[in-house]
Amino acid sequence: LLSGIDHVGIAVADLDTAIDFQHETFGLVLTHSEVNEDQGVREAMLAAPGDTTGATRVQLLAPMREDSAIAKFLDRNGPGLQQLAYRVTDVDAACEALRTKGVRLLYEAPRRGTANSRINFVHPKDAGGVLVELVEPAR
Ligand code: CMX
Repeated sequence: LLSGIDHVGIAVADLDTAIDFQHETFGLVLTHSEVNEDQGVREAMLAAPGDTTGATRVQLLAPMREDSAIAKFLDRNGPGLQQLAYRVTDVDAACEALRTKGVRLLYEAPRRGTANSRINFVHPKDAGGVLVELVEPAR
């Protein structure tokens, strides 16, 4: 069901500072940014300059509200890797298959993710300590 690694997400305090840091230090190029009100984040997608497919990105996530998942993560851990996102062709089918295996999904039904993708998350306690996001890109 998985078609690739979509992105890895890093929690940051300030989005613009983090974009500059990734660009100046690693040469990553900003390809997309948006506000996701539902998730309470400002976010950016960055690509490796030599990656011609541009399929796997680094996502930077900055909190917009104190009650957001990213604000809570930063309070508890400070900045750092927050999630690993797998790309799927059908997020409903992927969630169903995982539920059958006894894995907890965070949402009853998929929600809106980056660029109108449909997303859900596997609880980190059911995925080896990693918050796994499932992403079905918009068509
Ligand atoms: N990675 C790994 N472990 C994590 C984690 C993370 N990102 N976030 C929490 N945990 C661990 C905690 O360390 C804690 O472990 P201990 O009990 O051993 O201390 C445990 O999970 C806590 O679980 P919880 O109390 O059930 O949940 P929290 O209130 O800490 O929230 C989570 C965790 C995953 C449910 C919450 O962050 C969430 O709902 N995430 C999904 C949404 C999200 O991350 N949005 C931001 C990104 C938006 C986007 O990608 O578009």
